[in-house]
Amino acid sequence: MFIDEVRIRVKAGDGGNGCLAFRREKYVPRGGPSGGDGGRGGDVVFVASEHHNTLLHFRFNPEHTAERGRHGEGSNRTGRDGASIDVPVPVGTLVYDDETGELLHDFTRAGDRFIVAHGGKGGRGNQHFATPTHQAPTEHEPGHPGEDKRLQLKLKLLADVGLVGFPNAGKSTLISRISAARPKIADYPFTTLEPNLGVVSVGDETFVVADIPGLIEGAHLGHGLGVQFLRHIERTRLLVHLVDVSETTGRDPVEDFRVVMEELKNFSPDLVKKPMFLVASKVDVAQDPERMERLRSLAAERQLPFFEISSVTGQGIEGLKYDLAQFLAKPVEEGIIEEIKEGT
Ligand SMILES: Nc1nc2c(ncn2[C@@H]2O[C@H](COP(=O)(O)OP(=O)(O)OP(=O)(O)O)[C@@H](O)[C@H]2O)c(=O)[nH]1
Ligand SMILES: [Mg+2]
Repeated sequence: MFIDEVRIRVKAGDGGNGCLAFRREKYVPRGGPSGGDGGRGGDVVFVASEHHNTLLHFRFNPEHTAERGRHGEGSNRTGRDGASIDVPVPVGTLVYDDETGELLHDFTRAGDRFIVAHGGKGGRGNQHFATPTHQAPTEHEPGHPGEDKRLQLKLKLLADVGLVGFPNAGKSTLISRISAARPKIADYPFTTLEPNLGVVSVGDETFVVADIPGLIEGAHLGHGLGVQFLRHIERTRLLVHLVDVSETTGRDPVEDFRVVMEELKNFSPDLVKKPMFLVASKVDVAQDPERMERLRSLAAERQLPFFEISSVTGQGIEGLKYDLAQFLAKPVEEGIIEEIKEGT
């Protein structure tokens, strides 16, 4: 199962209580207050890990608790601090406060650490409350509670290339042709219900392609499967827009292109600014060359690289793979995956 969203609870350790104690010593008639402080509670820390690529481990373990601080003791002994815990999350995880919906952190690179729940401070022992006129204080504080939060984690797949297009345009067929991914393929719309990732190798280069469910007019209003899946391609460097040019669609390819662009724009204006390859698919069964030509001129007008492919006969596939690899081999500013110069 592809898991990209989980709800979990994190609880940092409570602080230890401050101690109430007085020094009692032979031949020392009036020992002062000597209650030590409580230790700090441990933090719950999320760490971005390259070894995890799903949120599956949270399904089996939806609660993460750090150790509490020990209580203070007599003779001014401070309690030991509670141990913090590190919880691995995949790179690409977004952490939200489940109650307020606020985005707390976005893990963009491996090794990134973020404290999701802070441990409570230890309470002060009575040693701190003595004053010249108040020499036998009995005040002492309880430890502060550690933060207790409900979080929602969402994972954005970190693919390099996102495939977009109408349902049935041939997106899953293409990913199965260029990678080892074997998504379900069928001659009806909305075959793909959740994103698939495929790793493509071209010579020494490899890159990740995401196949997502198809878009239809009004997807941003919830029509079809909606646009929720688009967040998985928000960080890709390039979109491959597949348009079925065969007559079987009963629609106009140029209009299909426009509809999908409109849905992308409605989801996020940044998405339509991404570099895009325009790909005419199913050319093996396209009868009317005029449909293709109109799509080709649209590509020229918008300065989008244009490809004609058939995942059935293999026409144009190698060329497309090669050009994708070429495009992705160009350097991007370090670490900034989402900002790529426009108009490439
Ligand atoms: N003739 C021909 N048929 C194709 C080609 N590519 C895909 N198809 C067929 O088109 C149908 C839809 O293909 P899919 O790959 O499932 O389409 P999709 O874009 O993933 O569709 P959704 O997942 O529903 O969005 C299937 O019956 C495929 O066999 C092609 O290049 N030529
Ligand atoms: Mg599909």
